[in-house]
Amino acid sequence: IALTNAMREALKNDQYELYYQPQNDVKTGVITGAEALIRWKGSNDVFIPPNIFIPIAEQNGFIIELGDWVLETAIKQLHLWEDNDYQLRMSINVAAQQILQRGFVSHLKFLLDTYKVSANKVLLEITESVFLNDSKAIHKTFSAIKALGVKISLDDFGTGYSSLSYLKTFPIDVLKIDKAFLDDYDTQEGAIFIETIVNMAQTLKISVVAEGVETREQVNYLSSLNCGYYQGYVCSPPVEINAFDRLFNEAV
Ligand code: G
Ligand code: G
Ligand code: NA
Ligand code: MN
Repeated sequence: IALTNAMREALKNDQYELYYQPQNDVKTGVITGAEALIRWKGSNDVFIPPNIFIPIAEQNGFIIELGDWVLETAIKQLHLWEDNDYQLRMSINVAAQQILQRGFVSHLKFLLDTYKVSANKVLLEITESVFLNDSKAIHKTFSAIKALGVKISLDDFGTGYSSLSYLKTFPIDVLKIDKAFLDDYDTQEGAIFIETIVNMAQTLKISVVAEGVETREQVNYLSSLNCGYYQGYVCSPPVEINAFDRLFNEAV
């Protein structure tokens, strides 16, 4: 209860911030996008990590309000990038509850119109837990999102309730291979998993982002598979906006 109240107060007191982690083209290393990741800097500089408060916000419903703040803040930032001619896509995490909430798609459209951003630069990252919900509702929502031109990215692929049938049934544009797979890339079994996922995605014309990439060797390996994109400490951890912009400008 204390944390629930604190989370609400924190929104009023402007204590949340979005950090951005680069997503890079495997072949060229160019930064082609960013994933927005929320940070909570409490009073006295106490830092509360999202994997603590996001699950609580999902339980108590606050994720709807917080998710709206994330969505709007990230779209505002994309507007600034587009104003500066930065060629960047913006990946935004959305909770299952949030995306399936009535009015989500019209609110998304409202934000795209208000901030005049290209819909095709926006990706919504959802985890496989969304598929625990009614598939008709998912279909309706995903189709409406796609009709706006916004893309859908399946986060943490392979760790949740994944069933390959979801990739066939729902309009998924991007698949993010979870870090756990990348950690094992240099074992025979680990490599088989990564290669199978990448090949399947290529067949289905779904693009792939490898997550948690920490070494050059992993990047080279991904390049040999023609895996499209990576994200990880090898380029940068999630950083505040000024540091991200600096990183992007250094690279070009
Ligand atoms: O950087 P890292 O510690 O940022 O993120 C931990 C986890 O918190 C991520 O795996 C992600 O699932 C979740 N997360 C981070 N930011 C957001 C956000 O803005 N919205 C939602 N729903 N989840 C987020
Ligand atoms: O949304 P998602 O669950 O995928 O969030 C990814 C998490 O992984 C975030 O907490 C982010 O800070 C973290 N992360 C991103 N890149 C790396 C990496 O290269 N190594 C490790 N250990 N963690 C990473
Ligand atoms: Na994510
Ligand atoms: Mn992920």
